[in-house]
Amino acid sequence: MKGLLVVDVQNDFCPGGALAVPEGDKVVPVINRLMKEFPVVVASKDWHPHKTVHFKKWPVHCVHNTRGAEFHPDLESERIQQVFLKGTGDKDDGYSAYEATNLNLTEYLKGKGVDELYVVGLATDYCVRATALDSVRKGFRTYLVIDAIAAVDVNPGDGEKAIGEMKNAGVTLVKSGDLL
Ligand code: VGL
Ligand code: ZN
Repeated sequence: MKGLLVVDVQNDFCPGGALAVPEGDKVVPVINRLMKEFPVVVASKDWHPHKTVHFKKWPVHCVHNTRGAEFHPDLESERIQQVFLKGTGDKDDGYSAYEATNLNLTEYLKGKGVDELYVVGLATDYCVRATALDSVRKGFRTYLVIDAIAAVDVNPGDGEKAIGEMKNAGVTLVKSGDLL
């Protein structure tokens, strides 16, 4: 069974947001098309408290229950069957969707019979990276849809480096066109 995991396609990671990923919103139409092809569609949200050590590294973003933490308005979020909230603590970053605190992602996916997980969203070099690496560790056949991700690139090349790490860890790189 195939599952699609949409990572952090939230206003604060899109142009105009508090921690904007360059061209972060370009993933939205690609993800909208992909969601129609998958029987299981889930998403994560970066969902921070007002005060957290995470904001020593990053501008304040995705504070829970704020507009910046909402999904991008063009994302067809009615197709998302379950949202996983991560980064909810005040002592760590919580980059991986497998660190969600409202529900256990591994248990949820196994309960739905998912064995192949396709990862898309933001940002390639942080939450997408951490989530895809965890996904391999948890035993899912893990795919990265390379035209449905975008990187923060604090240092130029961070996104490309992260893609290399994921590939080396056993993540399979695919293009959305191969899935449609
Ligand atoms: C993220 C930086 C800080 C992400 C979250 O979603 O990739 N990046 N918080
Ligand atoms: Zn964050």
